[in-house]
Amino acid sequence: MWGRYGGGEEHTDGEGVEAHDYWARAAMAGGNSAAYMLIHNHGGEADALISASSDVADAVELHLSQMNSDGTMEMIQQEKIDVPADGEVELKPGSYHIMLIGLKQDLMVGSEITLTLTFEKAGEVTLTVPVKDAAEMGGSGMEGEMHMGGEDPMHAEATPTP
Ligand SMILES: [Cu+2]
Repeated sequence: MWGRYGGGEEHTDGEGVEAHDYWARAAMAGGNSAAYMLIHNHGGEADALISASSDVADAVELHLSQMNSDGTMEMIQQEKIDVPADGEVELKPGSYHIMLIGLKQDLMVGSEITLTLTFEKAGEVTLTVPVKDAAEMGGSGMEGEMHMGGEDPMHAEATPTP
């Protein structure tokens, strides 16, 4: 399955808006997860991601994680995520992400989920998103953590050696 999807390199469309390098963080049923990707706009007109949906979660929201002046992180729901004309926006841990809230199933490393993105102009784009270990992807961030704040020693131990 890794060969087939090339780890998220599958292109959706040569024109307009394309998602690259997409992945979702591994998480347990009942918890939350988040999906990340690079969204590229080949068009000369600005577009925006306005919603996302997936059948693996009760709700899917667009979020921005940001550091407050007191050093704490918070996630702010976004009405949309702008994708500039001839430009790109990166969804990554600690920044913009697609939040998967209330997982109906475990998201196991190596499995895949279906995620549908809706863009203001480009319309719907459906992706088959591989589930990956967030630590392995170099992302800490707070998205999808079962509890808030601080390092999780269990998580570090569970990191597989590449
Ligand atoms: Cu979030």
